[in-house]
Amino acid sequence: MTLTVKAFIKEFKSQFQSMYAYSYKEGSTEQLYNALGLYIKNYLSRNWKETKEDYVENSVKQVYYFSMEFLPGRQLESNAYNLGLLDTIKEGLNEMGMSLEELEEAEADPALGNGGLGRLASCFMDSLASLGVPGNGNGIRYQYGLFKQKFVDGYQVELPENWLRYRNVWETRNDKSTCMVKFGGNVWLEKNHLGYMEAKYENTLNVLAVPYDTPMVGYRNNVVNNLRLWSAEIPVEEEENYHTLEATEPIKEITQVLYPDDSNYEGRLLRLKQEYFMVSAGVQSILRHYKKYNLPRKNIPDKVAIHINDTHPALVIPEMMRILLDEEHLSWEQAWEITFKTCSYTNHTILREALEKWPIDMMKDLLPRIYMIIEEINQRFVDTTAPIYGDRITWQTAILQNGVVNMAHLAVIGSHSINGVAKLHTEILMEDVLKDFFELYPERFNNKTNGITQRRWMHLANPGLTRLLDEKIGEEWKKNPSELKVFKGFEQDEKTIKELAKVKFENKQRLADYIEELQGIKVNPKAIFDVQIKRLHAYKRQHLNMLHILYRYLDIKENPSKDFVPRVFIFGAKAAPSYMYAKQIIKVINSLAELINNDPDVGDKLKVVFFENYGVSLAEKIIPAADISEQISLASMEASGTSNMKLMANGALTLATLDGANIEIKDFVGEENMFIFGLSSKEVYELKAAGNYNSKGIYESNEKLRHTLDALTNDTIPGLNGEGYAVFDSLVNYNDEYFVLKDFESYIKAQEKVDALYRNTDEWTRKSLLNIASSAPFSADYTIKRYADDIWKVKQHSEQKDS
Ligand code: 26V
Repeated sequence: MTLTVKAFIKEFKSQFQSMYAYSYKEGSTEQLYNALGLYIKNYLSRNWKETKEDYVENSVKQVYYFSMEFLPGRQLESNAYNLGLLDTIKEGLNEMGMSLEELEEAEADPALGNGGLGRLASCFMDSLASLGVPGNGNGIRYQYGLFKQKFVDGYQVELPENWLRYRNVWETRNDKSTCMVKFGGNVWLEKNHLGYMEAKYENTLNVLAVPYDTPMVGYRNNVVNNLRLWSAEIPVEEEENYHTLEATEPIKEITQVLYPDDSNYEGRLLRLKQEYFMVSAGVQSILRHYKKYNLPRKNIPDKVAIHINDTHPALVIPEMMRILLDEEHLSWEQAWEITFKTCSYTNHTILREALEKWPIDMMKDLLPRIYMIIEEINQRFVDTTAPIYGDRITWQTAILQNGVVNMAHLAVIGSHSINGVAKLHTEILMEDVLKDFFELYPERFNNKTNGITQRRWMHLANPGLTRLLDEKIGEEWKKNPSELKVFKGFEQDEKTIKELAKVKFENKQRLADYIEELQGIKVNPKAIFDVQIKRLHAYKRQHLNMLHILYRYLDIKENPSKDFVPRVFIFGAKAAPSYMYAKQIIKVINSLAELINNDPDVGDKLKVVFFENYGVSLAEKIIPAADISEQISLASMEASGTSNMKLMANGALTLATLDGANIEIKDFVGEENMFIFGLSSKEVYELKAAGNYNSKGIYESNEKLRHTLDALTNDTIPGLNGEGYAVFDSLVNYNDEYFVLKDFESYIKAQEKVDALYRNTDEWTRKSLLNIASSAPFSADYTIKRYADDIWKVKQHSEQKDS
C-alpha cells in the first residue's frame, strides 16, 4: 500500500478538520503537528493491532524490557521514516505551504530518563521492532520529565519539564488493562477453604496503575511493538474516600517526576514506591497476558523473558514470586524455577554510590509481603551457599546485609543471566564489583557491548552523509549495517574524500548558524568542532577538558603570534540538582567561555559553547557536526558510553582513555585512527592499590599545570564566586579522586596531535571515513540480536512462525 502525495494531502486536511473544526490554514504549529502525528498514528494502527494479534495467535515468546527510564526522542520523523512515508509527507506538506522541520519542532522531546541508560533502552526498542523481535518496553509515564536546564549568570537552574502540556499524540490510554498495586498495611498468611496458604491484607494503600501504550515502529517491516508506561491514579471504587486534593497527593506523586540523579543513590521512599509500582503493574499485566496462551504455568519461561535494566526494576523477582505463590498457589520450588529462568539483569555502573541499597525497615513498612519473600530468598540462598563456599563469601553476597536490602545481590541471585555493557566493564564486574558472585555462578556472566540505532543517529540526523553512503556503497547498509565496511574501499579515493569533507563542513555550518541564533556566538565552521556531550560527573572529567581550554587560552594570550589551529569546544551536560561539585564545574566552564568568547585577542582561535538543556534533540543537531569526540573518563569508570558510538558513526575522531567501549572502538578502527591518552584501567587499579597518589606533588612539579590551575584562583576568570577555588581544592588539596592531574600531561599531548593532524585536511578526512566505515559493530541491531540469542532465547517473529 503506497501513499500518494495527493491522497496524503486529502487525508491530512480531513484529519485536521475532524480534530479542530476549522481549516488547517488557520492552525497553529502545535495543532498542525498534532494532526500530523495522529494521522501517522492512525496509519500505523493496523500494523500495531496485527502485530499484537500475531504474537498471541502464534504463541510467540516475548521480551519485556523493564526500565525506569526511556529517552525516545521525538517520534514524528522517525515513525514516518520507518513506515516509508517520509518523502511523501515532506512533499505534501510543502505543497500545502508548510515544512516538516517546522512542525517537528513543536513535538516535545520526552525526557523520561537521565542519560545513557534511558537512551540505550530506547535504541533497543527501535532495534527490537526493526528486527521483528517480539519485545515490549515497560516503564513509568512521568508527568514531569528530567528538569529543563537554564543558565543564569553561568549557573545551572532547573525548571519543570511539562512535556505533556500540549497532549502526547503517540500514546493510547488503555483502560481495559489497568492493574491494582498495593502498598503498606498489614499482611499475614492464612489457609483458605481449599487448604492453600493465602496472603491476607488490611489497611493497604491501593493504587490504580493505568497503562499508556506507545507504538514502537519497525523499519519497513510492518512490525509495531509496544512501549507501556504506567501512570498512578486513585481506584474508581475508592474515589469517595479522597475528599480533598491534598488527600490524593500520596497517589498522584508516585508517577509525577523522574529522579534527576544518576550518580547518587538516594534513600528516598518515593523512589522505592515508583520502582515497585512499575514492577508490580508490569508483572501482573504480563502474567495476565500469558493466560491468553492457554499453557501451563511452568512454561512461562518458554514464552516470557523479563529484562531488568539496572537494579531499579529488580523487585520483579519477589513480585513474580508473590503472584506465583499467593495467587497461583505454586510451591516455592516451582515458583523459583519459573522466576529465575524468566529474569535477566544488566549492570550499568560500577560507581559504588549508585548501587541501590534500601533500608530494611523502609522495605518492610512499604512492601511487607515483598519483604517476607526477599527474606526467604535470602535465607534459602544462605542455606545453600554457606555449606559449599563458606561463611565469608556467603556473607559478602547475601541480599540482606547491615540493615539494608542489596538490590544488585537480589538481581544476581534471581536472574539466569548477568551482563555488563562493554568488554572491560564486564571484566571489572567479574574481577571486582561482583567477584564473589562470579565464583558462585560463572555461567551466568556474559558481556553485551552496547549499541545505537543507525536509523536515528545516521539516516535521520545526518542526511548528507546518508546520501553519500547510498551513492558510494548502495543502500544495503541500511538494512545490514555490516555493509558499511565497504566504505573503507574509498579511503584512497580523492573525490570521495572531498565529498565527505564537504558533508561535514555543511553540517558544521548548520550548527554554527544554530549556535549564533541561540547564543549569539559566531563560530568559524572551519575550526575543529570538539564535542563533549554527556551527564556532568567528576568521573567523566569535563574539568579535564576545561583545564585544557584554560591552558590553551593562556597560551594564546602569552604567544599571540603563534599559529593556532582554530577550535570550538562544545559542551552539553546536565548536573544532578543536588550535585554541587558538578554544578561548580558548569559555572567555571561558563565563566571561562564568557571570558574567551569576548576577548578580542582570541578571535577565531578559540570559542567555547555550552548548550543549555542537552537532550536527544540537541544531540541530533550536534553529533553530525563533530570533528572530535571527547571520551575522557578515568579508565575503569565509564561502563560503556554510547555518545562515543554515535560520534564515531558520524565521522568524528575519538579522543579517549582506554575505558568502556572506547576499547572496542580502538579494536575496530585501529589506534592510528584515534587519539588515546591517559592511564589504563590496570594502571588506575594499581595506583589506587598503592595508595600513594599525590596530586599536590604533581601540581608542584609540573610548571605548565601549575600555571593553568593557578588561573582558577587568581581572578583570571571574571564572574566566579569561589567555584574556581572549589575545583582547585578538590584537585590539589583533596587529592584528585579521578586522577585528573595525573592524566593532564598526556591529554595535552594528545590534543597537540589533534591540531597537527587537522592541518592535513585530506588525511583527517581519510581517518574520519575509516571511523564511519568501522562503526557497524556498534549497531544496536547486532546488540539486540545477541541479547535475543544468548539471553532471552527469543527468535525474530518470522522465524518463530516458521518453526
Ligand atoms: C542510578 C540512579 C540512582 C538513584 C536515582 C536515579 C538513578 C538513575 C540512574 C542510575 C544509574 C545510572 C547508570 C547509567 O546511566 N549508566 C550508564 O549506562 C550507559 C548505558 O549502558 C553506559 O553507556 C554508561 O557508561 C553508564 O554510565
